[in-house]
Amino acid sequence: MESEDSILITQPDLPDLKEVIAYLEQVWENKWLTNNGKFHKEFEEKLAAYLDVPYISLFTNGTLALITAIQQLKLSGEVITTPYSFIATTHSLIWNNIKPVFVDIEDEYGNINTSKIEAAITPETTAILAVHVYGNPCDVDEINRIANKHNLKVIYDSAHAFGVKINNKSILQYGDLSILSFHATKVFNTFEGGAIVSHSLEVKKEIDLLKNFGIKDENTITSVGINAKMNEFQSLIGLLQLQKHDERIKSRANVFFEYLEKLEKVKGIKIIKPNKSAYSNYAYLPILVNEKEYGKSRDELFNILRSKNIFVRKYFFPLISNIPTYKTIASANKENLKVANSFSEKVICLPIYTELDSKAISRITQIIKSSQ
Ligand code: T4K
Repeated sequence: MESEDSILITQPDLPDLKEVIAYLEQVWENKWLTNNGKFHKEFEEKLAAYLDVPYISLFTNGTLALITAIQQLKLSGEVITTPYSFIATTHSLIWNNIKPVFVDIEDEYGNINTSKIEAAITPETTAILAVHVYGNPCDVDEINRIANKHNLKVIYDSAHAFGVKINNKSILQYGDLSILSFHATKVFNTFEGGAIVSHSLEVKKEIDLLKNFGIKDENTITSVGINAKMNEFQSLIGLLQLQKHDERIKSRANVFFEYLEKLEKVKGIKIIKPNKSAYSNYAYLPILVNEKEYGKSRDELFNILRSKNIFVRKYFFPLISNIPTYKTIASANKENLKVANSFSEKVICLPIYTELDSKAISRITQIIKSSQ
């Protein structure tokens, strides 16, 4: 149970309440609450500019964005994906009647191992659904090369990768479509929220239809769309959050490096660090516990931290391919997914958020050091 000295895995950044109320007064005045309102339009434009992408479609959450992205690309048959993610990644394929084909991850960042993708391609494969886990970029060039060679579409689940750049280019510029999540636990939040990044106006328009039941105009319905629209409240929160985002990432970076300094030399603890060529968002702080070297198992350390009110999480355990719904798929075989299984057995995500102070970081790292 949480108590006064509890430290949670994350604490959402919030805009100034007075500014929220001022915006809400406008909503009360206009009585326009959803369906492409004033704040929605403004947020969509400002967000696209901020993220340096051509088109954005706002969604009510990241999962519906992902389900819709797969629908827009008309994927079918099999899609190659990673088991090392949040469950929404694979569920979104099932919502589209697609068979997930799991490929193992690489052991530096935990992203899909591109050297294993080609062996998993069959005549049924239509796409690759990769995840920039913890905000660390996948090998986008290699994924692009494979996709071109085999005529496959590429979707990036960029739920963790808001604002991330690789070689000074937005990570969202890669692939056919990328999705974002603005959930309360993310580096950028609109309470709940999400988006699809697309690269042509034609595709954006189709996506916008799909998130609004497929309604083109009062007399025309063109597709089997869903209701996944972002409302005015979420949009105005997004607009206000955007103004503060850069400074928040700086605070997160400071938190990250303070942890790094304190934990780098602890035997048996490996921190998954941001890619050196990336502009990182420091979304998560994952460590891998090597039982032999550290002297205690991941679960032992997890329980110690929890017993001391440090609410760490096992992102991502259980591994998606090991849950009852998916474990019977041939590619879910543990032999096929050795690195992903190993990460999932070893990982602990430590608390990271903008307001986490030095005292809290010292408390957490001291427990880790003294529990060895
Ligand atoms: N793809 C990937 C790769 C994802 O990681 C996610 C979501 C998605 C797709 C889907 O996007 P969305 O449809 O969610 O937009 C959380 C989030 O619910 C989920 O958004 C996220 N990934 C996942 C990695 O983490 P839980 O079950 O850990 O959340 P919960 O409610 O236990 O919250 C964790 C901690 O955060 C709490 O202990 C305290 C803090 N918290 C949480 C909330 C909701 C707050 O302080 N305030 C809050 O309002 O899943």
